[in-house]
Amino acid sequence: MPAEYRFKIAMLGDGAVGKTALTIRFTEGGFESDYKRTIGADFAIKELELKDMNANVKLQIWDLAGQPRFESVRQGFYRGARGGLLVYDVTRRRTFLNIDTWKDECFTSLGSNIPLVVVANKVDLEDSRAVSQEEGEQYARKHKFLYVESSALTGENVEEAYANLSRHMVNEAKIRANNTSEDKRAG
Ligand SMILES: Nc1nc2c(ncn2[C@@H]2O[C@H](COP(=O)(O)OP(=O)(O)OP(=O)(O)O)[C@@H](O)[C@H]2O)c(=O)[nH]1
Ligand SMILES: [Mg+2]
Repeated sequence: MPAEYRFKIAMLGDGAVGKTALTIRFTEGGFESDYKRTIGADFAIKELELKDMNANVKLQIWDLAGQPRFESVRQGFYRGARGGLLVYDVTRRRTFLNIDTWKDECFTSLGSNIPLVVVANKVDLEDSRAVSQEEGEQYARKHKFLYVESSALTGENVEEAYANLSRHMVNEAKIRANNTSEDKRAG
């Protein structure tokens, strides 16, 4: 029998980087090219089977508004999250520079052990690319985050982004469970 897990995760990143598009591609399939900015937060659920880990993961995806003025709303949505996707738009350099601020905001709310995956989104727009794969990978490596290049338009690596994060969270959950049973034995 596979082990069952439930995790709350947060989609993080500037406005219009594709947080909602990735979430919709992953949970429902399809793609909407009109931009409708998220107000406050949206919420979606999806189950994922990780055969290699003999685990079933139910993800509660909190899709946060990236616009700075929603910052006060966001604080409450971090609570209880076990991981996050740090999304930027490869055609807008500013959104890449800002993932560091998103990381800081997330660490402040959840601690620096929270598993994060860096998601370089919109790689279908090759001609207007402004941030190289190398730069993205370098940032991820520096912080020991995983790195994925995705496109919500084509669907490339979208499931991989969520699956990689899920693997990381399952490992963290196992470590927590081990520590707890050791605490019990010790106590
Ligand atoms: N070409 C291309 N366009 C994308 C991709 N992902 C998202 N978009 C488009 O980019 C725009 C913004 O996408 P959203 O998913 O709404 O962005 P968001 O990060 O949720 O933005 P906020 O809700 O304002 O924080 C929309 O017009 C999408 O259609 C992608 O991979 N490729
Ligand atoms: Mg959105």
